Amino acid sequence: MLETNFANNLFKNPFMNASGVHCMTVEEMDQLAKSEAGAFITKSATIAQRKGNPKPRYRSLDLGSINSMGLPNEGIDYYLDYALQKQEEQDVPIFFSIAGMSPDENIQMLEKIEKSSFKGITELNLSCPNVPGKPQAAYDFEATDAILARIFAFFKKPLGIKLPPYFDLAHFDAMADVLNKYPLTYINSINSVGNGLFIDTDKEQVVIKPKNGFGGIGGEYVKPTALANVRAFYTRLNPSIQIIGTGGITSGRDAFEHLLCGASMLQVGTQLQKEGVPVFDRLSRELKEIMTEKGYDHIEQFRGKLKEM
Ligand code: RRO
Repeated sequence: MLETNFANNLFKNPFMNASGVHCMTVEEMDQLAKSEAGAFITKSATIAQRKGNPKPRYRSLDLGSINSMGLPNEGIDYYLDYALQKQEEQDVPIFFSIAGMSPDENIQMLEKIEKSSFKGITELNLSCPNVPGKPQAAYDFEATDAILARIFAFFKKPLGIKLPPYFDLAHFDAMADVLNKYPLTYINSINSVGNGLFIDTDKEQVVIKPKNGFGGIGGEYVKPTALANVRAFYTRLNPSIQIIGTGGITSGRDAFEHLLCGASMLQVGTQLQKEGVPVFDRLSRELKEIMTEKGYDHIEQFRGKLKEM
């Protein structure tokens, strides 16, 4: 009932983790691989291992989360070695996230992936909000155009990009014009809403240590922004570019809304962090229940079919 076609593969359901959550170590990725999730993605990698920002750097909130992890990861070789081994045991492709600190670092990592026997799908994260001194790359439309031109001159494997949220229709238009020039497999909207501030009123203090308490916001707070981004790109991108909807998925109803907006796969970050891998059972069950109530037996019967007034 929840089978999903994505990047010319059939997944048992559209749910997966959002990169960064429950995918830093082999143990965590193995748990995802065994879970009810339809697919999983690795933590965004850099060439060298990184410790990330000082702790505390993640806080779960009533309505979501705030984080300033700062790209802690074990380095690309750790994740690539794992993916090359794991792909032989799986019948669906692995999603592999990279987030270089510069265009050259991204090119170097993509060259490595291209030359390797990796058969999965690569996600280029152009939207990390948490590395001090490094702006979110995809807020610079010309720089995004330039890196994609360099990438598609040599990279022949499936590639998606992870985008930050946009808040202006002119920005959706401008970004879609850039993206439509390239043979992207997908876009993933949205990364966390960058540089929010959560305050503990009793202590009159911020709740995370890095960047004076500023961090990326996820969860219920961001769902309307996430849905707007999925819908805005669904109505602007070439139909060959699929969409992963990420942001504020805590229930089957939220998943249904992302699918109505046009998403093909769905990523869960904040709620996976709160609930652990059993979240994928619950979301699959709840999404099936809503579909049954509405008389749908396949996602394609309603995906993208949001009505206007
Ligand atoms: O590691 C992080 O701080 C982080 C990354 Br790379 C990202 O893309 N999004 C996010 O919310 N945190």
